[in-house]
Amino acid sequence: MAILDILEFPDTRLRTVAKPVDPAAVATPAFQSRLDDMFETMYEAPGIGLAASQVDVHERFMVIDVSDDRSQPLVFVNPEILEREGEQVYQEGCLSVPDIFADVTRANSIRVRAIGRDGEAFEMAADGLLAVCIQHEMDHLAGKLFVDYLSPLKREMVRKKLAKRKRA
Ligand code: GNR
Ligand code: NI
Repeated sequence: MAILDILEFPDTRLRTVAKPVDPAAVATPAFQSRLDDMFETMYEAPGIGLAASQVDVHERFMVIDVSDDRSQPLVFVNPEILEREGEQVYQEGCLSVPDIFADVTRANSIRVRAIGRDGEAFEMAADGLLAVCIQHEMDHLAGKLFVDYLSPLKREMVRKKLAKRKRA
């Protein structure tokens, strides 16, 4: 297993649109070990989700665990949102935008289809934090970050704050 480096805003590699994963590749040892590395990196950070884009792998998959005791690992390969309903506002953070938090409005409940760790397709309903996290991770796969929902002025403030912190 390995802890992977997480790209940070405004790194332009975070803007890459991820390509679909070949479903037949999911069961391979190489892909499974990549999932292990993603979980290890996410738990160590610590975070509740990690998209492949954040570790400079531009393929459509992500790992999530929103449970308090870190006991419910979820894998989403080639995720698709089938239905979205309602709205919720959640104060989001991102491992690629460290120590910045801002309110983002997203769908309150969603229905998702994806391929799981076993290579089999599944569907699930999600609401609350899990729904937020799935939408946040899917944004990463599309090259999008939560700071994109902020005004240009606020996003510029975030960029300056991170640049200043890097210099310090
Ligand atoms: O760890 C994370 N916490 C979080 C909190 C609110 C909304 C979204 C997230 S996802 C984030 C990990 C991360 O950056 N995933 O891409
Ligand atoms: Ni993120």
